[in-house]
Amino acid sequence: MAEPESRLVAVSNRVGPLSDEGQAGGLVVGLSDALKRRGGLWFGWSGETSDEGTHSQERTEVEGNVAMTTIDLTEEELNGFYYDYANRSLWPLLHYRLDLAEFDRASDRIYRKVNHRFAVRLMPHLKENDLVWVHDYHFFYMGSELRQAGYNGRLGYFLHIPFCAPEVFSALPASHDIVRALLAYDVIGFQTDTDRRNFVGFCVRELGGRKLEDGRVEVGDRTVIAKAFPIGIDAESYSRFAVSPEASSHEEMLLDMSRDRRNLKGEEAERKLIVGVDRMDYSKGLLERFYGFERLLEDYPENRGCAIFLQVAPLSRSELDAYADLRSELERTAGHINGRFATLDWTPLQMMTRGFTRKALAGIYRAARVCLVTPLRDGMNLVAKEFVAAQDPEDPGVLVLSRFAGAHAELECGCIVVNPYNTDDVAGALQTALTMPLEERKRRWELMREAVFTGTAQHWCQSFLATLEAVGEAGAGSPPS
Ligand code: ADQ
Repeated sequence: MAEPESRLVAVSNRVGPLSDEGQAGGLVVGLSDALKRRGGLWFGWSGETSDEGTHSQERTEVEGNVAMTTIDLTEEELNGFYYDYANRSLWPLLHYRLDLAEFDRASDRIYRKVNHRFAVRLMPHLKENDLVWVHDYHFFYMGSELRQAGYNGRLGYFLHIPFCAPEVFSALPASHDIVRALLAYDVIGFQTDTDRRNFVGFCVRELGGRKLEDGRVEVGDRTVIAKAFPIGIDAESYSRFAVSPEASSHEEMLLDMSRDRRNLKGEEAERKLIVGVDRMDYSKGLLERFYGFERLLEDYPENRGCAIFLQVAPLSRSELDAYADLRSELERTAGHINGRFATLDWTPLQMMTRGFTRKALAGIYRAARVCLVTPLRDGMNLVAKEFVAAQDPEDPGVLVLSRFAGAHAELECGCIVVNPYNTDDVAGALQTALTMPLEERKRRWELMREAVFTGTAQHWCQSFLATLEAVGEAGAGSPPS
């Protein structure tokens, strides 16, 4: 008889929701499926602050065989751990923005303290034979803290954002401490092979480690598996969302706006919709994208009066200066472009910061002739995959994708690849996309569809957990020191 699967314990900054028809995001879908199948615990921050610190109350919600347990941060921890260290030091650094990264001793200390506190609070919940899977840049030290607290079971880690080149990462004062702490995990997962190579490169160059066979790396007495596990979406559900009544009403509204209209001269103009969907974050290359659209209107004037660029950009981390500055700059640039090109019956660029349900978003993707995904750096980028899953097979849109998005590795088979820093390149790609014949659009989309429906969120989760599960049996990682 097959061995029963081990219980899964997932740790991430935010927890849940476990079941939500509207959810098709990678982390939530992948983990919810696996948690429900294996039973387990999802542990993280409540999203609340309170003064109790070490003794803060634990809240647990139970759904079937899954418990979701959260604790609060103090106000000081929220600032030092979340805003300062995670989002003012680590996020810009790992996205190659050393110019925006700020390093200070106080937030480094609070970040380590929060990792310690979360490990201590998780410890009593752990059982022998559990699979513990920690997520993202908020919890680099969690694994080593759990080891120090006496946990000897299997520990996995997945980084959702890029792991930057070793020369860049070594600028972080705690770079050695962080990578040594990561070595407490048995399996370290990355979005792409480039990220994995950067991590292994750091281990070899900075810590005197050795690259072994089968994706393993050895540093001192530790051997760990470092491997790429590209995250995906629940492609089946997403393509169903895209034909739901809610999606269709959004699609229709946009198509209506895009239908042939007469301009003031009485000429007919088919309006073509370009969409972008991103959290308002400097890593997403929004400003460069706006310039690319402006160049399209400059260099290919036939698009004036026809092309409409809709940028959905929900606000994110607005408390941080870099994000508030970005918002002002985007609003100023959108105003400049509209002021320069708009006519009485045509507004070229529309930016909105409101959220949409996933179904509404799927309808927006389906109405678009082109999706513009041009991050300057991105771990994966699920928007690119959602756009592909949402398309109408009879009239699919075109994906213009940055070479610096993790998704590029899987989608270069069918997308138009751009360098987001190159304004001419973005404008040229947009023109190619807007004029692409139906047959070519279909051919390219089929190739991308195959990739998106193969590399799903469920596949991501299963392959990571299978690798972690195998560690115990085969002893691929050395016993923790
Ligand atoms: P993010 O940086 O948040 O994720 P992304 O992968 O594109 O980036 O995911 C964003 C999600 O938010 C998408 O599922 C999208 O549909 C949704 N969304 C965006 N705008 C919305 C709106 N207005 N209303 C509702 N939903 C909206 C991080 C990393 C990525 C990595 C993921 C998963 O930065 O590189 O792909 O984690 O690992």
